[in-house]
Amino acid sequence: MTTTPLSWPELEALAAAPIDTTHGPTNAQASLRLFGHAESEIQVTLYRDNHAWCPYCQKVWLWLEEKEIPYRIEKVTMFCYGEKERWFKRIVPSGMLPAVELNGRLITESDDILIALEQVFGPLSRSLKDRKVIPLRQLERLLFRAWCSWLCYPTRSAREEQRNREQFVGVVAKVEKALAATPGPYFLEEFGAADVIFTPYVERMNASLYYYKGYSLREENPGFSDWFDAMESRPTYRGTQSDFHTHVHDLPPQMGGCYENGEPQAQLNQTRVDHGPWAELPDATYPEPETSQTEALHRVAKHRDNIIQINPAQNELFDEALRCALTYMVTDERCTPPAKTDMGLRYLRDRISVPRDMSIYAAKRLRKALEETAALVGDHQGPPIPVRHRRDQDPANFAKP
Ligand SMILES: N[C@@H](CCC(=O)N[C@@H](CS)C(=O)NCC(=O)O)C(=O)O
Repeated sequence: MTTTPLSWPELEALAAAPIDTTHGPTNAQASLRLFGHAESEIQVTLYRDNHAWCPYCQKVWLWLEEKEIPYRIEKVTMFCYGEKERWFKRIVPSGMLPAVELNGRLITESDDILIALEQVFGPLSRSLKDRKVIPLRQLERLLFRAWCSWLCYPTRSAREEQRNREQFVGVVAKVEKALAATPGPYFLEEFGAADVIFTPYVERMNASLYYYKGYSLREENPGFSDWFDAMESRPTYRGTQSDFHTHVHDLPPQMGGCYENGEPQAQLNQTRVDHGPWAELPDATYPEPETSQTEALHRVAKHRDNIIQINPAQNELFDEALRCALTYMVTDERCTPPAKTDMGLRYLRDRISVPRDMSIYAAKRLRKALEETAALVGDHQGPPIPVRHRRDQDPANFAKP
């Protein structure tokens, strides 16, 4: 049994209400965060990347959200997906992110930013300069370097690949020991700056090693597993958290390449991340909110004109195909899209970015609906996701009328 797709007004009637980006939970869409303060009290502007791909930006973003400091957000394009805004280059000639304006003073370098913020607003549990935090910051850099050595360089032999893996796993063992040194799941006795420092790259390691190397950081290490679970209990982290699909395709241009090892487990994981099923991936394990489908629906309906306009499929047919996928997502009724729209549906499936566009579970639901709707009419994939740049995600194109 197939059904005809709902109209946009009918779909909109089923969509979730917009969230309060300024006062509500942490979210990627906000340009202002107040936490009950007046706008006149704001002392901080955070310049972060438009797509929420920049790891150093996530560090500062999470810290501000945890401390509930009122702030403004200005979004800036990264070189890998578009042209840097001239106004930003006037303030930061190198174009590097993140940057913060704190009471009229411009600060770059994420750790310097956090130290400056600590001086005005106090530390998040402990200071970055605390004697217990400093060795953990050093350990984070050690882990980062071992991850880069394994992921970001081609290997000439299986032995070299194995050596890189062992080196990384050796540093992971040190991190596991550090996590086990306190009774709770966090790096120190309570959640704090040390956890924020580890967050961005550990999230990216979890995604990239699962996909490119068949190694599941979160599932293979009990300390990391508990740490991820604890992090996911925090609405602040959930609001900044990305997913496997987004990271495995945003990292190659940022890191200068990610190299797969060709192992069967890696190949299996690549199929799961790219083609689904997405529901069981270990990128998020907290219970799915009831609102994930209606959230996805709201986000697509809101941006439908741009989504349809940038899609390589023929506009009118794609409009109907998209409504078919959304109808299926929210009503569970199969809806056959027009012939030859499978490629366009999969193009969109591959370009949902978390948390930029929606939360993790909303994205999983939308990808599933797009894939299963596309499969009703064919197996054409969209153009491959570029690995040297992500100009397919240039915000300038998306903003055109
Ligand atoms: N050490 C710097 C590193 C910052 C950095 O590498 N930022 C990258 C993005 S992750 C950047 O802005 N690159 C310019 C661009 O991609 O547009 C920090 O901690 O803030």
